[in-house]
Parts: sequence; C-alpha cells; structure tokens
Amino acid sequence: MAGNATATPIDLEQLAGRLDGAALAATATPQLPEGAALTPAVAYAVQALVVGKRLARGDTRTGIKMGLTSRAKMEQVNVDEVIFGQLTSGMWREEGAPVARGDFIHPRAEPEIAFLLKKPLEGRVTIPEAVAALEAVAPAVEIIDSRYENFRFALGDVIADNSSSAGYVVGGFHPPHTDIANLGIVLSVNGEARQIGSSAAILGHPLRSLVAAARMVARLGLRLNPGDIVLAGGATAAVPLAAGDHVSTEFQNIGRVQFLVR
Ligand code: 0L1
Ligand code: MG
Repeated sequence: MAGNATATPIDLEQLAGRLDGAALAATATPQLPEGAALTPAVAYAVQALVVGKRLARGDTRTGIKMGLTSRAKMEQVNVDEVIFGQLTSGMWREEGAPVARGDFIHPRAEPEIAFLLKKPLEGRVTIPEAVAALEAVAPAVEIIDSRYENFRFALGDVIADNSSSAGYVVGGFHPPHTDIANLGIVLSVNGEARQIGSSAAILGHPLRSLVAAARMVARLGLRLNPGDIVLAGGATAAVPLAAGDHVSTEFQNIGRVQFLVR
C-alpha cells in the first residue's frame, strides 16, 4: 500500500493489475477515486509493475517513450509535466501493415521522432554525447490509448498507466546527424490534413527529449540501452482513430509513416 500522507492509500499491485487487465481486455477502467493522488515516484513504481506483467507474458523491452513534450500535448490532456513510459515488443506495429482497432480502447495517433541507440545513455548527458550514442533517427507515429475512461487522468494516474503507451510505428531510418531540428509534419487521416506542426515543438528540439529521457530514467535506476528506440514525444495534439482510417504522416525531408486501421 502507498500514496501520499493525506491521500487514500492505494494498493499498488491491485492498481497495476487493474490497468493491465484493462489493456488486455481493451476495456476502459474507472478513474482513481478522488483523493487517491499518486506521487510521481509511486506512480512510476506502479508503471514498473504494469510493464513487468507484459514482460512476464513474453514481451521484451524495446525502449522508452517520452510524453507531454510539447505544449499541444500538455494542453490536450491538461497535464503539464514531461513524463516517460516503457515500450515493449508487443506494442510495435510494422509500418504499412494494418493496425487492429480492436487491440485498443480509444486509440489516438500522434507524430513523433524516433531515435535508435547504438550505445548506452545514462544520467546527465550533453546533446553531443546523445548524438554520439545514436545509430539512426526516423519518423514515427505513436498510438496512445489511455486505460482510463474518457481519456481522463491526473499526472500520477497517467504515469502509472505507462504514460498511455499502446503502440508505435517507425518509418525508414536516417543517419544520426540528419537535421531534425525543425521539420514540417502533416498528419492526415483519409487524405485530410488533421494536424500540422513542426519537430521543433518537441521541447524546442527532439534531441532535448533524448537528453531528458537519459536523465529521467536514471532516477529510477534504468538506462537507455543499445538497440533501444526512444520516442521523443508528440509534435502535435493526438488524433482519434477509427476502424477504416488510413493514417499518413509526412515528415519534411525524412519520409512518411502510414498504416490502415482495420
Ligand atoms: O505520448 C504522450 O505524449 C502521451 C502521454 C500521456 C498523455 C496522453 O495520453 O495523451
Ligand atoms: Mg507520444
């Protein structure tokens, strides 16, 4: 049991089981009760339990997603702190292959930049050190899916829910020194532009998100490993997905990521 001094105690294992069960059944779970606020430290402990359940079923850890790294994302969900979640093999979807709507509760798509690491990154690192650890960069789309009803949560709730991570699609890789500072991005659904933005919306430069990832995960005794993918965070607000949608996200200079929701 844990929680803050004045809050209703929370059974962390029970909460992790509830979130994991909601993801498995693709059925939303109710919000946490009023007054059951989770501190970030406790919420990351629940996140570790949730991810542990996936790993116990045979998933492998594939990297980290950074969340709420742009103003548009913070405003969309009314939470204003950068957070992270953990990616596992079961979340990966092949670029161009259909994505099953039934795997999710109320999925949304958001354009991201993906980093592929070739060296470990841990703790306080500089941007040049982060670039030296890169194998490649790529355009990507994250599929987020809150396990809470109506996509409503407070900071601790969403961290516990593995920062809404549910799926990710990575496009073609480019060399690590590719300029990704300020790339125009258009996310279209069924041929209609639904979000227009720039990679600069991700903490001013996506590499800052990679640096923040190394620092944030170290606080929990984790590190970024060779072979890991790091998703830098949504560059725009996220767009709800429905069966039949064709999602195409065009990134200036580095290509396109597309998939059909079936
Ligand atoms: O990747 C993100 O920025 C999402 C973090 C959690 C908030 C949300 O579900 O939109
Ligand atoms: Mg995201």
